[in-house]
Amino acid sequence: VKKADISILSHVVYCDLPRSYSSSQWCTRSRKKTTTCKSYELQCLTFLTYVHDNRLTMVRMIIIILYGLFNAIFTDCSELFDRLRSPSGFYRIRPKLHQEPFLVYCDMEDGGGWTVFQKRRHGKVDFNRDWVDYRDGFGDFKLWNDEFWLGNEHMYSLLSEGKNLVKIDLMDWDGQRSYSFYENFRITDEANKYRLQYGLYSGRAGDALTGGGGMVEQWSACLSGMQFSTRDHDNDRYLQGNCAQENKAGWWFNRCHAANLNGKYYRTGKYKGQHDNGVVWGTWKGLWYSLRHTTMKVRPLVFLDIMGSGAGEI
Ligand SMILES: [Ca+2]
Repeated sequence: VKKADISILSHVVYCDLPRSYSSSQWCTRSRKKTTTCKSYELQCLTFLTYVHDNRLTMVRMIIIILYGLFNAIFTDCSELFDRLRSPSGFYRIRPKLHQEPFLVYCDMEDGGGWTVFQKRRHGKVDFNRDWVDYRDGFGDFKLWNDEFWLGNEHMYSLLSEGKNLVKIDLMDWDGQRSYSFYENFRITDEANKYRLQYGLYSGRAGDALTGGGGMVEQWSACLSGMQFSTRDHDNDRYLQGNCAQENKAGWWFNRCHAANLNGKYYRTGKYKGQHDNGVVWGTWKGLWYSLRHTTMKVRPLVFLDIMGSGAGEI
């Protein structure tokens, strides 16, 4: 099998997840029929892409496969959406700063083009981890509802591409949803401990990253300008202890926080304890309510303008 043939899989990886689409039988049968892995992958890809989004036309399917054959890898999910109108799923991308392509979940709903860098859904993935795990990323990258942290190093290259918009989607245990937007969300490199920077806030869930409330709350909970901390790397401003250790999460901490989406996953919503260490967005549900679903995702700030004008340039 030639290298180019394999690249179909490196570009679109639906064939990694036949079980979730209950099409494993189909794939197994087709594997027996064909001898090379090329045709197996190609057929699986076409079939599963079709299952994933039955609005996908044959023409688009062929275009996606052709892009795979020519080993085209996009810089992020917005470019993928812009060029191919690909459905939601896992794809390999390569932001300019980053040499090696890596796998991301692309959310092509909600306007499309979102590159997802954090997801909580069911609490099966442990988010209380060391620096190296948070740097390189962890979790599962196969099914649409898998939980993961994309990794600070990947986020650094992804977010430094230019002006962007981060959307934070939240859902509580009653199924109620809310969201927050941040413009120009960035982190520095590892030498500077992935220090957080962001611009204008908008949305309905409140600006919990800045701490909410008044000056006193913000003095201790504003995360703008904070370095990233994990249980084994204390870079917070809390001199008496380690916020990451108390809050069971790698995150940007001050003294400590009003928002921590990597916290301990409580299945009860409201929780009690020595520390407010749940999956918290304080300005929406308070510090003692742990959320059920969270997603952090990014796309270019000018994305909607480009879509609206119908042209690739402004
Ligand atoms: Ca400390």
